[in-house]
Amino acid sequence: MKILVTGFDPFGGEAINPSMEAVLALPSKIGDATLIKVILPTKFREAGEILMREIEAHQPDAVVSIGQAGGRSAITPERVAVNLRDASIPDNGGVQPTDETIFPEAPTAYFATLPIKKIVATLKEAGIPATISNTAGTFVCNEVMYTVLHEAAQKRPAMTAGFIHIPFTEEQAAKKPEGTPFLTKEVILQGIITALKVVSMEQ
Ligand code: PCA
Repeated sequence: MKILVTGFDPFGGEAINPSMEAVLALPSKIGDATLIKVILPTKFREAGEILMREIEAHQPDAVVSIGQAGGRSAITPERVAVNLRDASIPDNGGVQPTDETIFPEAPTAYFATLPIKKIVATLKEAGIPATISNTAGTFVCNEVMYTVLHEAAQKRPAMTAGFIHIPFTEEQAAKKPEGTPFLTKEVILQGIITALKVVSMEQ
């Protein structure tokens, strides 16, 4: 089976994006799954368009997108994506939409089709902090999750998809006020590998 895994480039003044670092550090195979790795720009529209082209090119069985959620302290598979853009900062193209729908006439929301409960349980068993998140926000990560779930609902019923937010790394937290939550790069990488193993076994 094929899993398409995506990360994002740095945004919001950060020097790195832990999702990009982790995705690039992943092996090319996990269990029976071959990984296809793609780094998306943190830009409205373009990120989703690039991902749709990669899905068309590779025809993956599953799509797992990863993004940074600074301030969180655990690995958080997202339950839901909403049909909304509402940005509190500009994206990497300087675009900052307010109260816009992503696709007019499309459903208000989609639920992830990844086995999110199993991913959280398996991460916890492995000693990695994890919890389900009930909001992917209204920035570029939510848009990417919504776009892929919309594509799956419309055209690719066999393809499972979803999004996992990860915290800052130690390197990022070291530059922020004391108490800023983080997980180490190593734990984040192990967490993503563990999540992908679960996805590969569920297919
Ligand atoms: N996190 C942002 C976009 C890119 C990323 O890594 C978000 O949560 O929307």
